[in-house]
Amino acid sequence: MVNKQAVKKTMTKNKSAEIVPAIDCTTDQMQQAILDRLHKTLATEESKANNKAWWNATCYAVNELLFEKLTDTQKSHSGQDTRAVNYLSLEFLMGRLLSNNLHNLELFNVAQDALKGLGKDLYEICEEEPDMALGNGGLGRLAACFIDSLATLGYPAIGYGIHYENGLFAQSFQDGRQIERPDTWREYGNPWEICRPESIQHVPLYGYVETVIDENGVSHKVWHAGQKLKGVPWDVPIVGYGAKTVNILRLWESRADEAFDWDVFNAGGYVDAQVEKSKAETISKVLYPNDSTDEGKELRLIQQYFFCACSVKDILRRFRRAGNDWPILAEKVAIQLNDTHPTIAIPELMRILVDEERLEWDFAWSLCEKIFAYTNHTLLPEALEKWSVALFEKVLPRHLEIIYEINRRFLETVEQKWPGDNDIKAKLSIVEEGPQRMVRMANLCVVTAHKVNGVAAVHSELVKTDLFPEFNELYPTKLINVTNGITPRRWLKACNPALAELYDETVGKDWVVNLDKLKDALPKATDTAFQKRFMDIKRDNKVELVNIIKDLTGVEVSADAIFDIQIKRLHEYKRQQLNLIHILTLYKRLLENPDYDMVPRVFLFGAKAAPGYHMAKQIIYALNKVAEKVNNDKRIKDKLKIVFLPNYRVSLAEKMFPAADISEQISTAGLEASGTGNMKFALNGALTVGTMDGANIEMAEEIGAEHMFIFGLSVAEVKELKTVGYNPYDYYYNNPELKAVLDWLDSDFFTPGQPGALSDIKRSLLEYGDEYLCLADYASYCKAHDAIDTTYRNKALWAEKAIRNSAAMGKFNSDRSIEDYVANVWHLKKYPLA
Ligand code: F58
Repeated sequence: MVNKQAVKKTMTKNKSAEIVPAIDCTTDQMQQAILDRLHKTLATEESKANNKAWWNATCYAVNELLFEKLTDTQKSHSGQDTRAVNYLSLEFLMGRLLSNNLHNLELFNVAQDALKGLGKDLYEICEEEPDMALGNGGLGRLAACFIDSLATLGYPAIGYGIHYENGLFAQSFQDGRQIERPDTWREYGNPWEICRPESIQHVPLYGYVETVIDENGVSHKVWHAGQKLKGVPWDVPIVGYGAKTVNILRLWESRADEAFDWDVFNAGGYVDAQVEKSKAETISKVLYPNDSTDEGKELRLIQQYFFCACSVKDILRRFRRAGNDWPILAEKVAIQLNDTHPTIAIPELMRILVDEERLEWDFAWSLCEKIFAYTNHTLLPEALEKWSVALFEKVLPRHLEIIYEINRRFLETVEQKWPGDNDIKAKLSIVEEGPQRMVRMANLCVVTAHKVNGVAAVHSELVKTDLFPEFNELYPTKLINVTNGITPRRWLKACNPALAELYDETVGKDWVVNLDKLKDALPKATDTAFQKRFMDIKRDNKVELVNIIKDLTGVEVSADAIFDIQIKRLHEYKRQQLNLIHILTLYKRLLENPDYDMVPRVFLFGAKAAPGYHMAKQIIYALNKVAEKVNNDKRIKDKLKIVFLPNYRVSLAEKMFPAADISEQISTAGLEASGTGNMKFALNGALTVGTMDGANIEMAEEIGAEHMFIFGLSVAEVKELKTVGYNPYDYYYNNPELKAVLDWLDSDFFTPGQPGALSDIKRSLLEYGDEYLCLADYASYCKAHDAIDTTYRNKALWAEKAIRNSAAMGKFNSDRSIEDYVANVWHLKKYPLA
């Protein structure tokens, strides 16, 4: 145990310039705590402990400090009956927690010294931690950055999600093809989570609805469930930087409801009861990796409902426990819906208020309108969730009735605004008519929520003008923008300690909580000595990545090459295939002229493809096959290397961002809602090659477009081209270099003995119409890359630009995003511990 008397708590009131640790723990105390946990919790000893045991012991030692703060925070919040935001998200891509928690407690160096004294290296110990990969990509990682910021800023907040037994699949490659394996992040338990059986919730499913007349002659609805699940909460403490607030992330695990099984069991159906049990447990078994609609996927709908029902009940339980009554529900509770995945929370809250609490519909609805807000993360039509009415009727019969009633009332409003206009009604209706009637979840969100936000300025504009123009006319103040951000604690301080120290020295340590401070380093962008320090750090980070690449893939690359990185979900709109055809262009130039003058380049990729997304998997295969050929081709004298690192995840990203020279942000304009990797790269001193899309546009405003490599069609030009008619063959026939590389894909050059194995890529870019306009942007993209090559040769100019990129990232801090949400959506107060 850490000696609590000896743990001195330091007051930190109003000290913004110098951050004083909230917890003072000496190296000796930390060392003793780690040893105690090794001996008394893990029942092992120094001579037997492997690194996993040391990792566990260190986590438990950190928990001792953290849990105390957690209890203090909870006491303070419930004592003051605070208003809180409940962030509902099917995904929280947390990554690893040890290093992050130590940094936020400001005990990283203490733990490092403590372990050093025990003959252990903290960085190696951190490597033992499995990633908490409970998300697909940006949306899930954004949720993780946001809960970090909420705690750092001292706001009462709970993240609600699912305790997936398996997170996003683990990826490996076999002959270049993606292989998926289950991700077992907590097979033998996880030190960061606390099970809270005292807060279990019960969730009904299926069954039928009965209309009951009560003793006063008033009718109401009773849902008789056909099955019940049990939701078991697991809490993960979320430490704010400086530890003045420790909030929680509450993740629900599904189990069979024993009370429900009992009858089957009594009737002698022991085996049947076991089957029921395992069916119930499947609900929280896996994270869905799908990248298109899950129509008809009953399990996914149940998963969404299960987690929303548990979360809404938990929110109401806390509200009632504080002695509050319904009229002030919206004063105490804000619920943010992270995309449409938790939309079912809306009819669930209505059901509880109207059917169970017997509130008037209008009153219950007015509460819902004030409580819910919704964040949209995509304009891709195929990603906007719809569920079949038939499925709803079967799984959630009462919710369907409630949705119908919400819709009936909403269509009356539409009628008032546009009398007799049935086209508008059909377009806005929550229920889509057609051969299969569907519930449109985004429409339900927009109708209910008091605020709907996009995640970057251009995206929010397109939400207004293209996605929901009529809604915007109907509710002129509802649709707003909150530009995304990233937490500088994880994405600079923890992942790039050398650069973090350089900033500490240059602009003062409080950049960690005030990222705008980095601007103070701008005058140094042209200072030769500072440039050298900045670029030496970059080089050291590249050398580290060189070793990781060698370990993971066996490929040898040089840290003197330009490290050009594209890491993100694999999707055609993100255009990894455009990157591929440019790489083929360089390769072809080199083969045709071995003396072709180019700065050596290493193209790095990291991406997972949704298991059912054929073309995404083909792109991975093509990149791996081209890599195999290029990396072993002696003729090109190592000027070109391609590495696809397997199993891209947060912990790998943390090693790639600090080592990047070039950040690839090359989506078709109008399709990347924001992007957040773009911000992480720039913060760590990479230059962006990118389209005017998502947050790239705002980055260009902050950095200066002249310090980025902007290329390609703008949003308006994309629209224009699509309107007049886009024909990819025009580009194919008019650009011999482009034609040559596409034709190359039909040969067996990269897949010996298997001609055409890569032809799918070419087909998608020609025969299938090149939906994402790769060929239209190809020439401009190649030019941008030529400019990269030229600029890189001027070391001083490159260093200046790298510094300018990093120092201009103040705006893209998730603390700023959270303050925007607080000011415009949540209206919370801060309650940091003294
Ligand atoms: C991402 N969406 C956007 N979706 O693509 C990105 O532009 C944005 O920066 C980010 O959200 C945060 O706002 C995203 O990551 C998913 O991961 C889907 C989740 C549901 C299954 C399909 C993928």
